[in-house]
Amino acid sequence: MINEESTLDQISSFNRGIVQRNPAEFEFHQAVQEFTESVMPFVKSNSKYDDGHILHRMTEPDRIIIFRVCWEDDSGHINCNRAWRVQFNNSIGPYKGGLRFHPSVTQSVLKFLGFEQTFKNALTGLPMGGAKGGSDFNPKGKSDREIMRFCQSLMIELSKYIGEDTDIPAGDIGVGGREISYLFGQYKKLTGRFVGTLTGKGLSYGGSLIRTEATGYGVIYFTGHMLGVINETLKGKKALVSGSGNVAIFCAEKLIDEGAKVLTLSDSGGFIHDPDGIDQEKLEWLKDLKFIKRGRISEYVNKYPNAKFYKDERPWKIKADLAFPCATQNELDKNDAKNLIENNILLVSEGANMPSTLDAAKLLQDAGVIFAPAKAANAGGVAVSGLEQSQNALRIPWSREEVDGRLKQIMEHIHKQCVEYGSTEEKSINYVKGANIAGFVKVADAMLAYGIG
Ligand code: NDP
Ligand code: 2IT
Repeated sequence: MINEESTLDQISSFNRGIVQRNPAEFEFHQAVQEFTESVMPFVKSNSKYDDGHILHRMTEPDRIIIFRVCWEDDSGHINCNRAWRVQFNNSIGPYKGGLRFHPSVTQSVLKFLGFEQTFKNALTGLPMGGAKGGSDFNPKGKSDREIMRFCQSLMIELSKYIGEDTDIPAGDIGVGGREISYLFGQYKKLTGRFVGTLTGKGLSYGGSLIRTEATGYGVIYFTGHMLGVINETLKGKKALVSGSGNVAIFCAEKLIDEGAKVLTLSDSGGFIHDPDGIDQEKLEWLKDLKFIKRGRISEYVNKYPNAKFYKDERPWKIKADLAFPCATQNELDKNDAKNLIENNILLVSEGANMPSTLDAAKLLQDAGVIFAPAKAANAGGVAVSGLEQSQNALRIPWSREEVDGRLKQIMEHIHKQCVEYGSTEEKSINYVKGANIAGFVKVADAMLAYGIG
């Protein structure tokens, strides 16, 4: 009991230091707190990590690059945005992580994402360090030419800090195939080199098959393993999915493929509930709506009138077996968790990064809901980015089967690591603890091996 209390004190004291050193960076505080709650007891029982002050060292990013991005809109008006690249940790490989374009982007958001990316990438077993970048630029309502000018302007500066062996950006919220293509085209022009410095590229210019689908598919492969532990499968399960972007759509696609019934999808305007289930045909219509026409999820009910649109609401009050938050951070709070628990949800698997608040994650786990943290569940996207890098270096593209097979193996490997470090005395698996400690060990051992620096 005394030991437990002293570890709790050490966690709070460490997190007070984080808050003092990083004032007002709330998302970063949250990500570090979640991590230290499971890792601190492990560090305290392993003197090599404790003596090496590893936790303090790994919560300090290697560097943050901040720059101005000016661009001209279609009416000739000059706009100015702020952009960042947070190069968090390259102990086990070159920096790797996405770029986010969204008005809510701040240094705190990118630090939380870069921090989590470091451990997520370690879990994949591929040699990738952690980074994240992006801008407070809002791509909504912008023309293709405006997006192009913004991407080209951003790359003029970013190109100085990235490279196929130093830092390899990719997509995230607001950055998909169109943006990566503009960014890569500009990088190629500025450097005169055709190398795999960005991932998520188009298939005819160095992209990998399955990269678009990888995050969502990976979430479902991981979820399948979690259900396997309790002798369950996805077949016939009712699922809530939030978001309607890259991760959500392909999470829904693999759920449908596995015989589950997808009841909801959402965007920042609200969610749709289709009691008949969203089948593959409806999903194809949605892909066209969201990825080509760049429309809103509310339009779904005009096409499929049996469905209902809930303006400005989130899907977590609908009764189902499985929940997949796939939109953004903190989109599932304490009240949402209470609703899910009241409705006997079996499992929550995080497709987005840090979609559950600390309170919500704790409530769900305490209630016995099987809970997959983002670091483990959504690592399939960056894993296939790593495979894209391998194909670029080899100058040989792999088949769909080859890439999908490797993605499946990687998600199984991540699940095994969670079981190794997260198995409890009550014979259940604490996936949060398992993922955090497994990722930590890999990065920490490399940092210790390099000495102090
Ligand atoms: P997209 O831009 O393709 O889609 C984002 C979706 O989330 C949209 O439906 C968007 O709605 C919604 N959304 C975004 N911000 C908010 C907000 N503040 N409130 C409510 N809804 C919001 O992004 P991705 O699908 O790529 O990313 C989704 C999540 O998955 C993010 O957390 C990202 O970090 C994570 N992720 C992405 C990976 C990838 O490979 N792309 C890999 C691993 C994790 P709207 O259109 O209305 O803004
Ligand atoms: O959060 C993530 O893992 C991503 N946005 C994917 C990063 C990548 O480098 O593919």
